[in-house]
Amino acid sequence: MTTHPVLAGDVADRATAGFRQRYAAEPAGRWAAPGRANLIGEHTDYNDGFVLPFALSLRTVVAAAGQPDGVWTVCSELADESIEFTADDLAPGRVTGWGAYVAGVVWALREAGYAVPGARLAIASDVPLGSGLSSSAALEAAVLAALVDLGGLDLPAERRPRLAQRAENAYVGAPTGIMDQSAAIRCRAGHALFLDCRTEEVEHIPFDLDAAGLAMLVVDSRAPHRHADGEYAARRRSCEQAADLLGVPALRDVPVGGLDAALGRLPDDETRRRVRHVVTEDQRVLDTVALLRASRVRDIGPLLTGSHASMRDDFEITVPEIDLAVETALAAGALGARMTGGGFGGCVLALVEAASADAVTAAVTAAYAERGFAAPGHVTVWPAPGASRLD
Ligand code: GAF
Repeated sequence: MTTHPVLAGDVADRATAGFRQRYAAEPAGRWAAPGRANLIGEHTDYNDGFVLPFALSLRTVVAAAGQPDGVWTVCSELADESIEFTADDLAPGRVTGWGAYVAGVVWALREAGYAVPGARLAIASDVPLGSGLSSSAALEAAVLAALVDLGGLDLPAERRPRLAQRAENAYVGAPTGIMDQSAAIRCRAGHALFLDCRTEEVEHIPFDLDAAGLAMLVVDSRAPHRHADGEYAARRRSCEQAADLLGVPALRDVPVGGLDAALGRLPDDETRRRVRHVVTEDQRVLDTVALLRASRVRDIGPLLTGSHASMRDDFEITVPEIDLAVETALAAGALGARMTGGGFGGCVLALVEAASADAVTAAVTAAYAERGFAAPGHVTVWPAPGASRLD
């Protein structure tokens, strides 16, 4: 398997520089966590279903050192002002904005009974914000790793995603599932993470694009997020209501073979389409895993494209910029393409023959210009490792 470098060098240096500048001291260590792309399995995590994300080499790095207990100070290269909070300031809603992701992790650790050490932290990140690559989980995972190590806390990696998710759900206030934090913490280089979101069991599935002569393009649509938070919450509510109507704990419990019967028991077309997306998407994850286990990477293309059609037509979470990127990539020869992440903007994944990556990129750029959309971003990605201590 080809080994790709993980490009933590520059961003780690920026975190150290930020630490020195703000605190006039050396950090005790640096911890990194990645953004993620989800290969397939969208809006299935909060339905207790299956997902298959992989980590990106784009990382968030936290340089940190302890300070007397009960005080946390945080600066970020993206913010003019640093923030400081004490245990008394920690109730949800007290720290807001980007600081809430950090305070939320401290809060969730304390709620779980851990004696969290006071700390000084400096953050730098290469994970783009608001692009659907989960910069928030990267931040939570890096901060969590730093605080666990600084405090010598006994919190194994498999228990960290729930805690980081709690920070996001109960502190930041975003009703997200377990996928992003699991990806940021548990992914392995060269593998996609097959996660059962009910049991949190994982299997690391070899995902070797180089060996297959393939490349994975990420197209950043640069589309402005359109009411993403409210729409995400509405999709989640609709799925939970449908599960109630069907008398199952979660939509994961609707077997794909029983889908038609289940749809017949639902009251309206919109709910039927939401359910059809989730149930068929779970099956597409299982089918993708089966193909990857058989080293048939090239054959997953139609499943990716099928997932996109389901998100566009049934779950209704795509936007014109995203659909254009998918259609154009496919017309230019991509083997499969789909939006990745929560939707209403964000990024598209396109699986392409390595030799046609440039042509697909150029075609998408040209199509955006023709439609008058802002120029898209492009980057080639591969499965990178999850969160770790750098030094
Ligand atoms: C966002 C959420 F954070 C995830 O939990 C997941 O639901 C995803 O959207 C959609 O698959 O990234």
